[in-house]
Amino acid sequence: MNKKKIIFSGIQPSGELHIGHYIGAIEQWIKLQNENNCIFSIVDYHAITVNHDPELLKKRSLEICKLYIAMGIDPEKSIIFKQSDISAHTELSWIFNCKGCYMSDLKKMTQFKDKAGDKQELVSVGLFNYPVLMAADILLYDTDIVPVGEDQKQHVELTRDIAKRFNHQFGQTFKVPEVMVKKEGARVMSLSDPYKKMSKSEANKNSYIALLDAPDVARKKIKKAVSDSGSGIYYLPDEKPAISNLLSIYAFLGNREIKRLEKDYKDVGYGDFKNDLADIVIKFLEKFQDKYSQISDSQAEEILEKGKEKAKAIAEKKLEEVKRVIGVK
Ligand code: ATP
Ligand code: LTN
Repeated sequence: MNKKKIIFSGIQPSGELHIGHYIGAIEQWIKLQNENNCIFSIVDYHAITVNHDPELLKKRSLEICKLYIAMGIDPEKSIIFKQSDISAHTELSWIFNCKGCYMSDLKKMTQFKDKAGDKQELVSVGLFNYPVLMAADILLYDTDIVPVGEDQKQHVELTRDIAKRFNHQFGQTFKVPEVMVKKEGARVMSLSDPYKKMSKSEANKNSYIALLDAPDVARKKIKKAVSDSGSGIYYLPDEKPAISNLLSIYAFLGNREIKRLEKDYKDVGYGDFKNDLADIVIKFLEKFQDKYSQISDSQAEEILEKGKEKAKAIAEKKLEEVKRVIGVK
């Protein structure tokens, strides 16, 4: 009999969740929870590595919890919790800052380089060592698999290195997790710039379709999405990055083969194609928005409270073990 695997993943409450989060991450979480022990976190301490509004952070953490549930994460099957509720995460992160991770590792992280840009000396230290906290999140739970979008692969690889180095120095303590990145949909691109990842931190809201966008808003955003020069609806990511991205979204949310879509839209203009895509996207959004509106804040708070108790028991046990092996206990 196959032993159940431990799955861990998280999303930071730093903006509105969008279809990229569903396609790249949440869709696989929903599938995984039936056969495995899943833990899904709302990683609010990661969200304070950049400027943030305290009221909004609180509101977004609850919003994400409600979205997880509305989209199909079942709190009876999976643990849903808020990272800041369990101090073992920040404690273990400090230990990894000292044992297992080097400055040279963090300097290589492409997300840091992208986010800091030419202001590397001025951003918070937290933004720099953010992957160390992520490693603590994952390793506290003896995680087997980390399902994430493509952009997070490098962070999970660093997590593996940290686990191996720590085990080498102090004896077998951490399981070395595997990353799980989808073959298709692991990197949904921005609607306003198909060379950039669709991102919730992007100021231009037309660049993404939020999971809570009203139907008319979603339709307008799709209409405004940049197209490629020339005509023709083909999947050619290098030559036609914008249309290829829209085709991928269509195929994924509409459950259609890209090849089939290319045939169906052979003699169709961009305008009509976008209209049909909007229908598909709206149908997808409506499926869970209704459920979302029926979940109250207090229900979400209760779920997070229960999740906290379950996750805390696991995390604290692991932290105790780590404290013993490094000699502080
Ligand atoms: P940012 O606000 O900088 O865009 P983010 O959205 O990438 O941050 P998270 O919110 O923590 O960061 O991402 C949660 C999960 O969603 C991660 O697994 C990430 O890889 C995935 N994800 C985010 N954006 C996309 C995207 N455009 N395509 C596919 N997966 C994505
Ligand atoms: N850094 C991740 C969010 C994150 C995460 C995690 C993902 C924090 N801790 C642990 C998987 C496992 C991001 O998507 N920006």
